[in-house]
Amino acid sequence: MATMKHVNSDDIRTLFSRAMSDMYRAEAPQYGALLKLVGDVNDETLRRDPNLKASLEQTGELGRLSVERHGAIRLGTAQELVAIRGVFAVMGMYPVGYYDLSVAGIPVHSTAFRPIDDEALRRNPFRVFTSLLRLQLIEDESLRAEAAAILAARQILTPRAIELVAAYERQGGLTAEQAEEFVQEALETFRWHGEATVAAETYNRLNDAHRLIADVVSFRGPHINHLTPRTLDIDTAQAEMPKRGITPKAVIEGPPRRQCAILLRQTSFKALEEAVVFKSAAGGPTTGAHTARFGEIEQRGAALTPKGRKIYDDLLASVRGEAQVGSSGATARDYVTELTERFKMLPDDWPTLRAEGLAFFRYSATRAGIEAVRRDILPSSIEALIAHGYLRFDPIVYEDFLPVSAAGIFQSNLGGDARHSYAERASRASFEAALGQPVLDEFDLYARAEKASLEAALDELGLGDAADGVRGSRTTP
Ligand code: OOG
Ligand code: NI
Repeated sequence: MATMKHVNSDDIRTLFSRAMSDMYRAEAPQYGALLKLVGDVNDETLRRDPNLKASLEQTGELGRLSVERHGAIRLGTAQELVAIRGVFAVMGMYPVGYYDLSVAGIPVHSTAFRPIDDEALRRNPFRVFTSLLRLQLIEDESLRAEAAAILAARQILTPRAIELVAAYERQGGLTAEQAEEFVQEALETFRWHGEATVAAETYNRLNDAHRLIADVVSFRGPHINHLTPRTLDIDTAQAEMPKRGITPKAVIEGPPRRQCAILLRQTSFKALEEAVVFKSAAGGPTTGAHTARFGEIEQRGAALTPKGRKIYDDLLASVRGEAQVGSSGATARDYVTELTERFKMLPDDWPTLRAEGLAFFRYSATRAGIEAVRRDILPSSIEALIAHGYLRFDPIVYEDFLPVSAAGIFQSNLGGDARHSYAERASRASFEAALGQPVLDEFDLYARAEKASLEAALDELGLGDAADGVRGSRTTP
């Protein structure tokens, strides 16, 4: 057999994310308005803040900003999760992290499929938050069996997509022609279908059990429910939304606004009502409406170490315990004030965040450092290199999600303040069993990226052996 030239997975991912964006823009016109808003705010932010621009340039994030998106889907069965895993692998996207949403009364657990190595992330960090329905949380046994039977009868990939995933696995890649076909076929899985696969009466019963169950079970496949661009200033974007006819949720999820952006801040606007044609019952097809798809924007900041993350989780929990914000947003202002106040506990300058081992950084040799090598005046400790400006560090951007935020986004878009409570907790082990492989550990990926950057920087300065020094210096005494 002649050797075939394979397309890089990063290129397939870029083709796919572009096609998805075009499809979603046509399906949900408000998404186009959101892209325009985010583009405007980003341009203005970069113009006002040359330091931010320089830092984004340094870490290679400026180039990816305009293509950066995440989407979300909700799947019904383990078979579907395995099938989608195969689709994402073709695009160089792997499951990272485990998110338990049952704690927030949402009957799913999730992972995020995303690229994992630095180069792939720099090219296009497209991610898909992927949830798996936990049918066992439906109390009514006959309804549960009915939902399971409906799901068992559907196939979320097209026959050709299945063939192309198999071809990828067999060949170790796809040819240009196959890649293009793959993108079109894979897109079908994420498309919105206005024709439900169930009758209105079934839909209503599923909906009564949980709105999310109706959303997963009643349609042909896992329609993409939002596609989120990345803004550099979410507060400005949030304030701008009403001026452009978009009503955002009451509060921004995640950490408060700070000098040093950390993790992830997100806001969304409510799902739109879409017309649905239900399967014909005796009297012929009936029409109705379904709300599933919404708009979201996000601002990304530094990835925190486990130590930093623990502080984040504890601070957030302490505020949420006291100031609950209903979807009406009545107490939104108190919540934001309280959040900002409590988060003063967490250092808000990069040198301290680094020195105390709270965030991950990417190291690089500076021009002055390379000059110092030539003049043979280089100190050998990491701290001295930094103090002299020979080694620089920039925060590593957080590429993942936050379970409490995700729950807030789910809740505000499901509508109403109805709270479900599930006694049974999700388990990572059962999710991984459904997925057929373990999910990758996000902290591990960040730690590796940090270490690799430091080693490369020290190599460039001819100090390869000093690489261990930084670890000691990053932990508090
Ligand atoms: C996913 C909600 C979570 C995020 O950005 O945290 C999410 C969903 O509604 O299916 O997308
Ligand atoms: Ni999202």
